[in-house]
This record gives sequence, C-alpha cells and structure tokens, in this order.
Amino acid sequence: MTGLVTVLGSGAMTNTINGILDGDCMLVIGSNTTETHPIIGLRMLEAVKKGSKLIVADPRRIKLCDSSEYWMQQRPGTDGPLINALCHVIIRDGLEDKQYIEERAENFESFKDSVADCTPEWAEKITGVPAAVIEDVARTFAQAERAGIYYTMGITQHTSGTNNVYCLANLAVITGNLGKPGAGLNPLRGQNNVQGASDMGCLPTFFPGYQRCDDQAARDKFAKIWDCSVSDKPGLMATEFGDAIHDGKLAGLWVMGENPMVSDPNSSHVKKAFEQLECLVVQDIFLTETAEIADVVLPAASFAEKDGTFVNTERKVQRVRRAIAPPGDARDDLSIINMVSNRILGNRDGDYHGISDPVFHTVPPFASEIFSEITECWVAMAGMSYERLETESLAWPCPDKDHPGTPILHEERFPRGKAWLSAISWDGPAENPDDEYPFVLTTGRVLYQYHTGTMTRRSEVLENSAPAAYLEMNALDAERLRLADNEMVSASSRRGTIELAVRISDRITEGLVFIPFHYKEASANLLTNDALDPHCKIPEAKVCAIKITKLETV
Ligand SMILES: Nc1nc2c(c(=O)[nH]1)N[C@H]1C(S)=C(S)[C@@H](COP(=O)(O)OP(=O)(O)OC[C@H]3O[C@@H](n4cnc5c(=O)[nH]c(N)nc54)[C@H](O)[C@@H]3O)O[C@H]1N2
Ligand SMILES: Nc1nc2c(c(=O)[nH]1)N[C@H]1C(S)=C(S)[C@@H](COP(=O)(O)OP(=O)(O)OC[C@H]3O[C@@H](n4cnc5c(=O)[nH]c(N)nc54)[C@H](O)[C@@H]3O)O[C@H]1N2
Ligand SMILES: [Mo]
Repeated sequence: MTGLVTVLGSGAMTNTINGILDGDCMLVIGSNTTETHPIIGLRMLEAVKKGSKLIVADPRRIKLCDSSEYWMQQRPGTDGPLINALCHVIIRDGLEDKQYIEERAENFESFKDSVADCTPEWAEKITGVPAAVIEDVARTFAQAERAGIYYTMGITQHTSGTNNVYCLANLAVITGNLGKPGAGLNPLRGQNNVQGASDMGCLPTFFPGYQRCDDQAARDKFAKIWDCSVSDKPGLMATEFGDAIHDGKLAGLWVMGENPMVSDPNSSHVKKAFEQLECLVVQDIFLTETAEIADVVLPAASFAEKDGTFVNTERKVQRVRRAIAPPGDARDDLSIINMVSNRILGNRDGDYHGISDPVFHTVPPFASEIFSEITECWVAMAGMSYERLETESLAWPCPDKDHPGTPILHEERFPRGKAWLSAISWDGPAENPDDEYPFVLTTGRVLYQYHTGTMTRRSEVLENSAPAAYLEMNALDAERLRLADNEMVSASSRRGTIELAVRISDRITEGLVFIPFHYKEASANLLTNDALDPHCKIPEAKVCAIKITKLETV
C-alpha cells in the first residue's frame, strides 16, 4: 500500500496491543479477532469488561458480536459506503474534532463535500445496514474520548481494499483518534514477522525502511552501503507473477516460506503459470504443494532453529533465539540466501569454510551482523542493538541509542506533516452474484488451522479440532436447496469446482456462504477471483460468485 505508507508510516498498528485497555470505544471491522488474533481478541474482551464500547462490522456473526454494543452486518464488499456514511453523520451533526482537524489535517472542506451525499439511507441500500444503526454507531464512535479502529482482511482483500483503508483513515482523522493512547488505526498483521519483512523491503518498490527505489538519494545511500549498483525499477507484486509468467516476462521464481499453489486465488491459473516456469525454487520447512512441482527444493530451518529478530504487529522488535538444531540438511534462511549469493558472485569458497557453528550449521554473516547493518540503513531502527533488545522492549521509530522507542505513532505530526483527507468513491466488487452463480462466497480462517495447513495439519490436536473443509450456509438457503447439515455439495465458480460438506449456521446471512481456505482437498482458491486492487494488488479473496448443488450420494 504505497500511498498509505507515506501517509501512515507502514502497515503496522499505530498503537499498542495493551493500549486497547485504555480505550473507550473499538470499531472492529473485517477482523474475526478472537479466532485469528486470539490474544488481541482477549484484550478486546477485557476492554469491554472495563466499559469500552465494542462496535463490530462484519457480514458474519463472529464471536465478538456476543460482546458488542452494535453489530453492523454489511453486505461483503460494501465497507466504503458504510464508513463514508459514518463520516457523513459525524460531520452533519458537528461531532468531528474541529480543533484536531484544524491543527493536524488538510483538505477537510473538500472531504466534507465528498461525503455530503453519503447519507445513512443511501448506505443502507448498498450495505443492508439499517440507517438508524449507522446513526447510532457514528455518534457512539465520535463521542468516545478514545476510539480505536481494528481491521484486517475483511477490509483489505477487495478490489476496493486500499480505498477501504483510506476511508478508515479519514474516520480516524476527523474524530481526532490518531496519536493518542487507546485509539489509532490498527491493522492487525497476520503472519509471524510479516511486519519485519515489509520493514526490510520485501515489497517491490522499497529498499529497507520504506525508502523508495525511484528516489535517487535512497539509491545512492544503498549503493554506498552495499557497495554495488542498485536498480531504480520497481519489481512485481507476488499476485502479478501469474500473468507475468503467462506473458513470458518471468521465467524463474524463488519462493521462500509461501505456498502459493494453495494460498493464491484462482489456483488453476497459478498452477498453469508455475508449470511454464523455466526454474522454480522453493525454500520451505516442509515439502509443500508448491515444493512438489519445484525444480529445486531448499530445506529451511524453522523459527525455533534460528537466530534473529521478528517485528510484531505493534512494531516491536523481538529477539528470536535458536533453541534446537535444524534437522538433516536444513539451514536457516539467512545462511541459504548467503550461500546462493556467494555462488552468484563467484565466491564459491566463502560459505562452507565459513561454517563456524557445527551444531546449528550457520554461516556468516550472522543475524547480529545483519542487524547492525539494518540500523545503518534505516533511521527508525538506528537506536536499536542486540544489547538493548536483551532488556528493553523497543517499537520503531527508535532513532538513537537513548531513544525509548515509539509505542504510539503520529503523536505530534504525520510523516507528510498534516493528514490529507481524501475523497473516496466506491466501485463495488469485481464479481457479483447472478442467475447462474447466485451465492456470494467469502473465504477466510478458522481458529485451529493456519493458512494452507502445512504446519497446523501436521499437529494432531489442531487437525482433530478442525479436520475438514466445510461450507457455512444459512438455514433458509439450505432448506431451499434441500440440504441437511453435513451433506456434501459441489461448489463452483467461473474458475473451478470443489466438493465439501455443508455446515448450517446462523452466523451467516442468506445469499452468503463462507469457506475456510485451509484445505487443499477442497481448496477455496480454486473458486476465488484473482481480480486485484489496482493500488496494492491484493486479490479479492473476500467476494466472488458461486453456485451450489447437492451431490447425489450413490
Ligand atoms: N487461526 C488462524 N489465525 C490466523 C491466520 C490463520 O490462518 N489461522 N492467519 C493470519 C493472517 S496472515 C492474517 S492476514 C489474519 C487475518 O485475520 P482476519 O482478517 O480476522 O481473518 P479472515 O477469516 O480472513 O477474515 C476476517 C473477517 O472478515 C469478514 N469479512 C468477509 N467479507 C467482508 C467484508 O466485505 N467486509 C468486512 N468488513 N468484513 C468481511 C469475515 O466474515 C471474517 O470474519 O489472521 C492471522 N491469524
Ligand atoms: N481464499 C483466500 N486466500 C487467501 C487468504 C484468504 O483470506 N482467503 N488470505 C491470504 C493471506 S492474508 C495470506 S498471509 C496468505 C498466506 O499464504 P502462504 O504464506 O502461502 O501460506 P502458509 O501456509 O502460511 O505458507 C507459509 C509457508 O512457510 C513455511 N515456513 C514456516 N516457517 C518458515 C521458515 O522459517 N522459513 C521458510 N523458508 N519457510 C517457513 C511453511 O511451512 C509454509 O509452507 O494466504 C492468502 N490467501
Ligand atoms: Mo495474511
């Protein structure tokens, strides 16, 4: 989300997890927090006990709805109009934080005009959320002293994902909720160290620390530190690889710690593309479905078998310590990358002779040396060191060695100075239900499984708790299709077909069904749409159109 990075810093929480307890109001939108971030979910429930008001916005009746003051059950893919309507009511009733807007925001008048027509009645027609509920929620949120927004994939996995986030940023700014405790705009990051990966430049336009590759000064800086020339051309987003392969623009791929054969939308397209690659390398701790079709598999060490740092969702840098030796030929990712790099540079001897740790098979440079280099590359981590991390809990930015770190972002100013309130229009999902494909499919997660299941499905306890794929469906829809609980159905989209059991549930509304994407034997991503958000290229995993038919048992 390049635009947002310049506005907000990065995709991390602006506030802290424990700070949830300092708030008076929480808007949890598109996040099934108790299942996907259980520790954070617990904090939210504690906050409710302390008197904080919980507002949930989710098309499904998730567990948090049991503790919420309001539940807005919007139609999938309609968050933009819903949030714009909240802003409309707040401004119409004069509940915006005028002083904050005056001091910290720009473009308010034009933003105000942009939401002038976004009345609750207008939004009700699009979202299905009653206008009266939108009115109440807007007032509750705006009148809270400290209101925090918590969002995840229900907001971002849409062709309007970036716009949805801009809408939420507008809401946070006009209510003065950025830069103070118990508030903020808080995307809860999903994977272990996904924050660290973004921070380190695992994004096609950035060097480490969100320094742009099209910025000459940044290029000069990295050319000097790395002692080589660096490219000014942004790379491709991972979700653009499939088309690039089909178009003959990409011939080789090195996949590290991802299983795109199961996790990428429209898997048949992905599979065809990957089969055309001249060279596919997969570096993983297990032989995944993607590794099975690879030319080369590089066995990697797991988190418990390596040294380094992870950055968590609240920007805290945490030390990881080797506890056990990696099995067999497995090596930590850093050593593998280094060994391959040495060969590319023709420096064949470098690594093997360099093995100085016979137990853990690590080769230099070691994680601690890399960390020192990071502190040279990026001012936000310049004040950190392994020594400090031993005893201190440090969230970036931490620009010098006496700096205590920054748990709450934007207390004084935004990266661009003042926050820019942008007018956001709405297009709707790329694929809508019709006569042939009458159901909306949304996909996501369950508590006991993790993504493509390579790790969790190897754990007996977890696997026994959630062993099989299912399709969650409302009782009225099930009745219409003459389906009993647990009966097998075939679910098809324009892209593929899977077979799985029906689970009748009052968590879901008529016309909508949910399938978890953890199960390769009934892989939801054979159905999902690979339409992308034009800005950040995230695929629309949360909305596509499907048809469902009962499977006749013989
Ligand atoms: N147990 C478990 N925990 C995980 C993971 C896992 O695989 N398993 N994965 C981790 C990762 S990488 C991530 S990114 C996070 C994701 O965490 P979440 O985003 O919480 O997980 P999801 O199940 O993808 O979707 C969240 C919610 O979005 C709702 N939703 C669907 N469509 C819409 C919509 O149009 N608008 C709104 N507002 N909501 C919608 C769904 O009903 C669902 O409740 O979880 C992390 N935690
Ligand atoms: N339909 C649908 N599709 C989705 C989503 C959705 O909500 N719906 N969510 C999307 C989201 S938010 C995400 S994050 C992706 C997740 O998609 P993936 O990242 O492809 O899924 P994982 O199964 O987590 O794959 C991670 C791999 O890393 C390996 N691994 C673990 N530790 C290490 C290590 O230390 N080193 C190395 N080299 N490998 C390691 C694991 O064995 C595993 O195979 O799925 C996306 N796909
Ligand atoms: Mo994720």
